[in-house]
Amino acid sequence: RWSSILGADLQDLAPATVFDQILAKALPSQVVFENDKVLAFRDIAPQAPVHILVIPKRRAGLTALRKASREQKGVLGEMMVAVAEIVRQENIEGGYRVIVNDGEEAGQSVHHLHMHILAGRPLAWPPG
Ligand code: DGP
Repeated sequence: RWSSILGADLQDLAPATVFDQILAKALPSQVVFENDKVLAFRDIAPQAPVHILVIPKRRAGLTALRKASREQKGVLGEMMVAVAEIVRQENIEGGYRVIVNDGEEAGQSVHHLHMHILAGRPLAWPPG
């Protein structure tokens, strides 16, 4: 079964995503940060010179940010702290942006919560 192959979360009945394959190392990715709660890797289609995705290792129903519950504030906090650690580690200077796309109109394509870190070029505001 996918779940045992991928170590997927049995509490989470939503379909597996490409991020499960990345987490299982079944699909290669350029990992930039990892701890027991969070994985961060370079986006396959970078929209800026630096484009990193930060994901919870255990999706636990977090197909999108709108699914978050107060019980999940620990992992949500871990993701934010990971952003700060990555920004220091990667020596990102001159500014960066953190984005969560939630829903079709926002351009979400992978249904596993993720934060984008974009940097390395001027970032227009408001975003498109
Ligand atoms: P979003 O559109 O917000 O759901 O962002 C999903 C991102 O995931 C998108 O920027 C492209 C990235 N992505 C999709 N498939 C892969 C993959 O196989 N490897 C990597 N590194 N990134 C991927």
